[in-house]
Amino acid sequence: MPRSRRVGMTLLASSVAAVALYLFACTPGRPVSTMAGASDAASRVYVAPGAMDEYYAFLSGGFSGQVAVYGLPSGRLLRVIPVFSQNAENGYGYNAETRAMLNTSFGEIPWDDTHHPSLSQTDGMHDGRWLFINANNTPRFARIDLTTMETVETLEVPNTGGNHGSPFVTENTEYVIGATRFSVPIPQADIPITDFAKSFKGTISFIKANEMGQMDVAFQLLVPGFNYDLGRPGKGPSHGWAFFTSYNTEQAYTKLEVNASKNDYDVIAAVNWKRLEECVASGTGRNWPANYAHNVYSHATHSATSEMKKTVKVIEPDECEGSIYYLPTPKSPHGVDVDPTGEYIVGGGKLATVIPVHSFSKMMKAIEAKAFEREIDDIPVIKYSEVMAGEVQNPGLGPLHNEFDDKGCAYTSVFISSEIVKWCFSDFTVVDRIPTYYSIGHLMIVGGDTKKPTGKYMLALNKITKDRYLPTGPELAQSAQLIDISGEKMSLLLDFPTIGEPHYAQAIEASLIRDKQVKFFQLAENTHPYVARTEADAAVSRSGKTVHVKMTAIRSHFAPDNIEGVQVGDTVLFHVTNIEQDWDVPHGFAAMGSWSDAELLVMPGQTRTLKWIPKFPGVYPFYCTDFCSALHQEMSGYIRVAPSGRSVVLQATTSPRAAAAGGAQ
Ligand code: RUQ
Ligand code: CUA
Repeated sequence: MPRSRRVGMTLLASSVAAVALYLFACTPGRPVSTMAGASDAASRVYVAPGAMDEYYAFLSGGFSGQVAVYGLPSGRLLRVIPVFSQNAENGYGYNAETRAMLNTSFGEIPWDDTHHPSLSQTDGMHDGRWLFINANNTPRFARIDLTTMETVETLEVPNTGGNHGSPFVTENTEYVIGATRFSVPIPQADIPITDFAKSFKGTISFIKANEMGQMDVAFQLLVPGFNYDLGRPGKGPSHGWAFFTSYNTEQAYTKLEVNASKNDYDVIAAVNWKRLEECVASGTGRNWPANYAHNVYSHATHSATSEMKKTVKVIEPDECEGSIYYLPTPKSPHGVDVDPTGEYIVGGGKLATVIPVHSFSKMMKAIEAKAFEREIDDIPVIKYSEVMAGEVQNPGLGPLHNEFDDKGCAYTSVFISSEIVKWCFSDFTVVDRIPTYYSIGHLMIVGGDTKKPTGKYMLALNKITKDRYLPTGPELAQSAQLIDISGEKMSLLLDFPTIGEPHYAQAIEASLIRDKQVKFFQLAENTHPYVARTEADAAVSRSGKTVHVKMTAIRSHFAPDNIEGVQVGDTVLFHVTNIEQDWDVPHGFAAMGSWSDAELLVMPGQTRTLKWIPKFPGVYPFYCTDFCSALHQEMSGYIRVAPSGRSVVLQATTSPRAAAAGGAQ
C-alpha cells in the first residue's frame, strides 16, 4: 500500500474529526460504562485509616516546577518535593541554604516547568535510589534523593532549547538522556530567525547520573535543527541505544501548527550511545566553551553550592559513524517508548492514523544491509518497511504515549479522542479502550518503563477536568485517574486532583523505599558553618553591618529568645538549628516584617538561615510556625531594633539561662 494512503489523513480532515471527537469526549453526563461498580471500585482503592498505600507515585507538577508524591491506590497526596521552583511550604529556594539549587547561567530562576520524573534503575528495574526530573524551560536536570525526598543536585545543560525529551534513565542509570525540543543557534548567536534551516541545530545529550553529586554532560551529539520531543533508552538487546522522536522535520519557525505538520513522516532518531562512548574514548569530538551551572546539596552542611562548568564535549554525526540513524515515523511523533523486552520501539504519531511499532532487531539488520532510503545531513534514514514491525490500526485520534504491562500488551494514551487503547504485540490489534476525563497526556503503569512491569494499576494523567470536580473559579484542578488493568478489560477505579499539570509519573513498590526514609539528621554530623548544636553554642556576633544569630530550636523555646543591639541598616541572619533528635518534629521560624526571604521550616538536626533586614526601629516578635508541642504558642521571642546610628550593646539572652547565651558583646 502506498505510504500516503496508509498515513494519509489530511490535517484538515483530522482536525475536524478531532474537534468532533473532542466535543463528544467532553460531554458531561456521558455514561461511565467502563467504571468498575462504584462500591467495588471504592473497596479496591480504599486504604483504611492508619493503613498504608502499596505504592509511592511521583507525579510531575508540570508548570508548578515541583514533584508531588501520592500513595496508590488511594490517591492521597503525601508530599510536594520542591525541585525547580521556590516552595513556600518549606522555604526551598528562599533560604540561603537552598537558593543555589536554582542557580543557572542566567542567574537564579525561581520557577520552571517540570515534565518527566524518572526513577533510577539497576538492570532495567527501579532500584529506589533516586528520582530524576527535567526543567523544560531553562534546560536542567535534577536528582531527588529518595531517602529524604529532597532535591540534592541540579545540572544545567548547555546548547539546548527546551529540555523536554528527558530525563529518562538508561538500564543501569549510566546516563539520563536529554534532547533539545527547540532547535536554536548552537553556539548561541544573534542571527535572523529566517536562517533557521541553515543555522539552527539540535543536540542530544547524555548526562552522567550514576554517582551522587557528580552529574555532568558526558557528551552531546549535534543533530539537524528539528524539534526533538521525547526519548527513551533501549533495554535488554537494545541497551546501549536511545530513541528520540522528532517532529518539525519541515524546519518551520513560524505557525508551526500548520507548517510543522506537512510531512507525512517525521523521524525517530536511534542513537547508539555505546558507540558515542567509543568515539569519545578515542578522542573524537571537541570541547566547546560553555557556561552552565552544577548545583549540589550537602547533607553535611545542609547547604547547596553552585559551580559553573566551562566546557562541554560535542560530537558531530559524521565524526562518529554508526552513532545515529533516523527511522521514518508517521506523523509528528510525540512519545517514543521501548517495550519491556527491548525489541519494540513504539512511536506516538500525534497526527498519524496508526501507532507505528519499530523492531530493534529489524533495525540492526537494516543497518547491516545498509537498507537506507536517503541521508539527512550525513545521518542515514532507514527504509520504513525495513524497520517497521507493525502498525496498530484504529488507535483513536492523537496517540501520544505508551506504557506496557506484564502480559505483552501496550496501552496508548490518545489525546484528541480522550481515551486509552490497549493492544498487544502478538497481533498489533486494539483489544480494549477506555475513555479518560479528559484529554489524557501521559499514562503510567507501575513499573511500566522497566523490564518487568506490574500488571495491576495504570494512571491516566489528564490535561483537562471540566466537570469532574466541584468547580473552583477559572482555574480547575488537573487530574489523574487510576485504572485497574489486571483483567482483560480496563476498569476505572478513582479520580484524584493533582498539583499543577501531571505530565508524567513513576511509581514504585512502597517496600523498596519506605524503610530507607531518613527520620532526622544527626546533629553531630551537622557541619553548617553557623550550626549551634547545643544551647550553649547559641550566640550573636556582629561583622560590620551584618549580625549573625546562632539560634537553637527545641520544644518549646528558642535560644536566644531576646536579642538587642540591632540597628536599622543592619542585616540580621538568623541561623536556626533544630536540635531535636526525633522523627516528625520540625520547628518553624518567622520574624515580623520579614520581607526578604520570608520564613523557615527546619527539620530535626538541620540548620536554616533567614535573612531579616529591619526597616523601622521597634521591638519585633518572632515565633515558631509549626505546631510542635503543647507549649508551641510559647515558642517565641523578641528582637529589638534601634534607629540607625544609635548604638545599643549587642546581646542575646534566653531565660532562664540568660548567662549561658555566649557571644554577647
Ligand atoms: S509531554 S503529553 Cu511534556 Cu511528556 Cu506528552
Ligand atoms: Cu516549635 Cu512550634
